[in-house]
Amino acid sequence: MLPAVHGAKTDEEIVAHTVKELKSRQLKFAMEDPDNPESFPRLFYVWRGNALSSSAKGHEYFLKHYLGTHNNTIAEEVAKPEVKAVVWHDKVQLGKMDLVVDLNFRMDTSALYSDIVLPAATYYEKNDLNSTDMHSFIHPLQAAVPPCWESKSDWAIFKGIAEETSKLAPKYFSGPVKDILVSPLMHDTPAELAQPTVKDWAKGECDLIPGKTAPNIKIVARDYANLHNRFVSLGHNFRNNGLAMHGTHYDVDDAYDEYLKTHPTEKWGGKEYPSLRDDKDACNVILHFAPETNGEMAHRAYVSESVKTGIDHTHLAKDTRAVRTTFEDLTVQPRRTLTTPFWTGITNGKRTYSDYCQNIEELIPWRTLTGRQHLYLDHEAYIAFGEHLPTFKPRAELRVTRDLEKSPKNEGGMVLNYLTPHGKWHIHSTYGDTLRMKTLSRGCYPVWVNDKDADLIGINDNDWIEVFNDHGVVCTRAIVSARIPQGICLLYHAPERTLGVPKSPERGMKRAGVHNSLTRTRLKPLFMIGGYAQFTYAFNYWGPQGVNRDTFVVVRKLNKVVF
Ligand SMILES: Nc1nc2c(c(=O)[nH]1)N[C@H]1C(S)=C(S)[C@@H](COP(=O)(O)OP(=O)(O)OC[C@H]3O[C@@H](n4cnc5c(=O)[nH]c(N)nc54)[C@H](O)[C@@H]3O)O[C@H]1N2
Ligand SMILES: Nc1nc2c(c(=O)[nH]1)N[C@H]1C(S)=C(S)[C@@H](COP(=O)(O)OP(=O)(O)OC[C@H]3O[C@@H](n4cnc5c(=O)[nH]c(N)nc54)[C@H](O)[C@@H]3O)O[C@H]1N2
Ligand SMILES: [Mo]
Repeated sequence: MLPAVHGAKTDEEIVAHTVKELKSRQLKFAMEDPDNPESFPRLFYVWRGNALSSSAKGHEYFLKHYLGTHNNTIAEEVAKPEVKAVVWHDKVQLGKMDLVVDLNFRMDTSALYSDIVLPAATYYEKNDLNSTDMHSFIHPLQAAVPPCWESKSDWAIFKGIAEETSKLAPKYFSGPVKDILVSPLMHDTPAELAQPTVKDWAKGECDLIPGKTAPNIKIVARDYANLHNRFVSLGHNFRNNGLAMHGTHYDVDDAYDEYLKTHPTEKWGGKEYPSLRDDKDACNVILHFAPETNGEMAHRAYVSESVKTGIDHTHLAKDTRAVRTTFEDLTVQPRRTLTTPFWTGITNGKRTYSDYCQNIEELIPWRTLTGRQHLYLDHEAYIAFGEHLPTFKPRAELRVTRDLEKSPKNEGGMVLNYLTPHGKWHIHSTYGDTLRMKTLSRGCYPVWVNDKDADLIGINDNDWIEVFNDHGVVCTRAIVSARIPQGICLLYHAPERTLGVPKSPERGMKRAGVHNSLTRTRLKPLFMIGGYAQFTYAFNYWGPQGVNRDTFVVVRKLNKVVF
């Protein structure tokens, strides 16, 4: 939708032109008109996620709108009178995606619906790193045996895609091209003080200033012909800009230069770079430049933190300053992460990781507006919603959620609230489909119902049941248990469509779905505020998320089980 940038040459000129066009409303964001084919996301890469089911609140709507395939939703579109900020289309094109590509070592629900499945090596067939904030160790994955048949490590798959893209590029591009990229106001940047009040430039309430009253606008050069070269090289921006996190910054130029002398390199375009060609090279780069595994980097990060707080914190990295970690070290024994200002625990000596020790013992401010822990959330949106202090909010009523406008409520079924907490027999959708785990729980993904509720609708333990609302349907066995409170039922996150899913009489004998067949994406407006202290976007920390606790379903006995 971007009109030609007449005469603009430098990146600054392109950004200025973009701002001018946005302000005059000649140019609009794709999200202002999501049903316009020009705005469709066409290509969907799924990697290390089960994006079409496990994380897809509103699975059936993904099937309908993204894929344009069979689905079990019968809900009517009711949003029209409410929609003001985006363009409304009465007739929408279903199946927005052109291509869905999935990298996986399991035939999960997303792979089932993908156009291309790229087989990934498993944990004992590839070299990789594994870490989590749930414990303080870095684990290696190691290739004990070569990958099975055509499968490859994830690194090799992405590298292969880069290689093919580079080969094709000269046919489609005469040289590097420029993209205009918008990115959110990010946590740990000055943008944390960008928006003390909520104002909309589009309504003329303020000026459009990228990075302050609007997203950052950057120009990125895409050199597709060199994509593979760039993929296998640790670039000079890394050397020159250093690394930053939690408001601290450290230089890596000397370490980069040293690394270049001692490790495999790549030479192209007249320059030399540390190599990322092999998966072990990539692991070693991470281990060498991260403060969690390189004591010198941790020391530097604390020097930076000390300048900010005016307190000397470098003693936290003193005893570990000489630590360096390589992939080979990890294969001898998993190593613990070092204490760094990127985290809040102190793990020196044999101390157990515990959150916020640094804030308390080192007087490092919490990363909030006041630098303290808050109960009171001083933001106009929180005040407007009455959530600026912890408060009781009654559950949403069925009338409001509109989950059961068309589904039969009175044909032997009972209306219950529906929860989907994380399961004990799986990590999301993984491992739950193994024989051992399935043997522990009835060979399928059961729904838990309270015993008194079950009595009222004639359901015995282990009976087959049909659970539905306007969004979709689930057919499975019931676990009848006094452990579940009356008025709710529960299906643990996250079943797969690939295992033990019968057809649904309620939805015309189409195959029933998964837990997220009964949910839909309901965004909480408060999670969309940004640019203000702790309420500032960071991936996996603060941003819009699907809320699914207030879902209603009908639970009914399933008399005919057809697979
Ligand atoms: N209704 C409902 N929905 C939810 C939740 C809920 O509680 N209720 N929880 C939400 C939360 S908190 C989360 S985190 C998400 C999780 O949602 P997802 O992250 O989408 O779920 P997973 O099922 O863990 O998907 C991981 C996939 O990656 C594959 N995989 C694992 N290791 C590798 C690897 O090394 N290489 C490759 N290529 N693939 C690999 C696995 O086989 C699996 O298919 O779900 C969210 N959705
Ligand atoms: N075995 C296993 N462990 C996991 C995971 C897994 O899939 N399997 N996933 C990991 C991941 S990515 C995550 S995000 C965490 C999630 O772990 P938790 O944050 O513990 O999430 P849940 O189990 O979904 O929900 C916790 C509890 O909230 C209750 N609850 C539901 N609605 C409400 C409400 O309105 N108010 C209150 N007060 N309580 C409510 C539910 O009944 C449930 O008992 O688990 C992690 N650990
Ligand atoms: Mo999660």
